[in-house]
Amino acid sequence: TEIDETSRTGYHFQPPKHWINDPNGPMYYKGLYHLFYQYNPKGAVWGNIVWAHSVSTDLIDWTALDPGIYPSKPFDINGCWSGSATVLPNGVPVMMYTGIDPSEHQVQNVAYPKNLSDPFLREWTKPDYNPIIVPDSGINASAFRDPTTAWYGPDGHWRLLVGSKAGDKGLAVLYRSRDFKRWVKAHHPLHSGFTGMWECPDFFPVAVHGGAASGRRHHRHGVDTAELRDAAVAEAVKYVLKVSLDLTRYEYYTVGSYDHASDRYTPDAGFPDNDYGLRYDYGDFYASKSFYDPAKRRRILWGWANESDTVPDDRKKGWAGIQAIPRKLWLSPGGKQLIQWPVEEIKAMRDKHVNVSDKVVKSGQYFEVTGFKSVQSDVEVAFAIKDVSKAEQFNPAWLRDPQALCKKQGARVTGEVGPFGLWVLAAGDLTERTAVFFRVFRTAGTKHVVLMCNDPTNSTFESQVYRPTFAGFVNVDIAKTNTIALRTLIDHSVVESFGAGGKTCILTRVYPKKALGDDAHLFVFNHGEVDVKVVKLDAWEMKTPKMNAPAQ
Ligand code: DQQ
Repeated sequence: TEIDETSRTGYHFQPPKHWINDPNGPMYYKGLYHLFYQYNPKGAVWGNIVWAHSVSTDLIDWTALDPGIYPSKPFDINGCWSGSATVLPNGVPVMMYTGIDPSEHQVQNVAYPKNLSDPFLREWTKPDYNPIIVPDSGINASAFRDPTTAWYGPDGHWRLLVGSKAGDKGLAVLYRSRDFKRWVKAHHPLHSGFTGMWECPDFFPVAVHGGAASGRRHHRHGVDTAELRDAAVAEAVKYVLKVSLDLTRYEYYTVGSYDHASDRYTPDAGFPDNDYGLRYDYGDFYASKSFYDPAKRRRILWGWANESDTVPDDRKKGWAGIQAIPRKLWLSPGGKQLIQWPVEEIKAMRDKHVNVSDKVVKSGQYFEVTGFKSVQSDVEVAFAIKDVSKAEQFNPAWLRDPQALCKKQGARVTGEVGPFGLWVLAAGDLTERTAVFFRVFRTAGTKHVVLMCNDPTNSTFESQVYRPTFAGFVNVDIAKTNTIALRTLIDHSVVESFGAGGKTCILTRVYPKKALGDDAHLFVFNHGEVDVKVVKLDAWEMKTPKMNAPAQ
């Protein structure tokens, strides 16, 4: 098949062709970042799944290697599904992944590098003692997958989670091992919830702002699961549990405490432990996985963004799926949520720069940011709101569902404070445009609620394309600051936005027909009654890393 390059990304990760989904086994080893991912070597739809493998020195430009793990043994002959890397105390990395066996059962296997002195870790050996975790009689063998990175408890036993379900209940099934070979299921899961199947669980420690045993650790530094062997560290951190809901295709996380003695995780008060809780990303972002980067002492999050065009479109394009720009992840100083920010290495892709400052956008007005090509760009903007007190009344019933609120009050619906924000991937005549914007509401007293939205309703002429509205609330004290920041990474068919310094993130896929190449424009708009000011806007064209350079 011919590969259709029209909506291919410039600086987001994607292979030259075919289908990709979940990031797998990310890690850092001997100076290289490794990314494995679910890949169909035969086509642009899901199937024939192997672990494709790429390496990088900067997390942005990647070199493709041959698939690292692929069906070759009875215990994975029908597919090598998602899994995670654990770096053992002796420095040896081990992959734990889900294999689909001849009877279509989901089993967990390990694979070790064949040659530890090869920093590329090209070849992986699967010991004959696999599978090492099989679904016992209490477990649904077709809902038992995606093992996490293992952690080593203060008691000297390894632990890991496998995603599963029992009826309507999602489960993070806990296993323990002394030797990484013989695994025993714990009597109770680490955690569970009535949300349907839990895919791709992730469980990891995060540093607490000013935390006692954090020593010289800054709260933005990552914590390696390996450090949990140290009881003092294990006690002094918070824990994050993220699950991917098979039913809705959204991910939710909680922050909580973990009792090592009883192996129970308890979300902190204020973290709804179900399908209206906090999300890493309120858009198209799934099956994510984090890892600890010892080189820069940070935790990095990878997530898959599926296409939102049709399956026949994907076949026609010859490719489907990208990985979001890897994000550094840490706990907010107040401990109320996680903060995410594109890894700093992305700045090396910044090229031609334009900026705007102190420009008032009156009610109903808009302006174009000119002098650069925005189709592949990085835009940072800070808005100041003239008078927050004019904000409309918020109905508390809306709290449960920001997406429904944004759908009802899309970018075209005028308001008091907002909608204001960016029109990205916009045609010069504005017949195509994707709106990324804020709207501010007033609750009882002088409190405010800030909504961040992504409205792709007018993103393309193509009427068959699925154009979901995405939205999340932004936890900022807007009456105090009167300003709000937005960063949007624009990349042909990707709009990846970070509100308020990474408090609320929304990635969406759009397929303009007109706003392509040099015809893709960037505007700032204000459809609220209250004036807003662009305090500062910086925008950069982004270079294309080698991996995505068009074939010669
Ligand atoms: N994708 C994998 C599964 C996982 C799902 C199969 C999540 O292991 O549960 O490709 O997207």
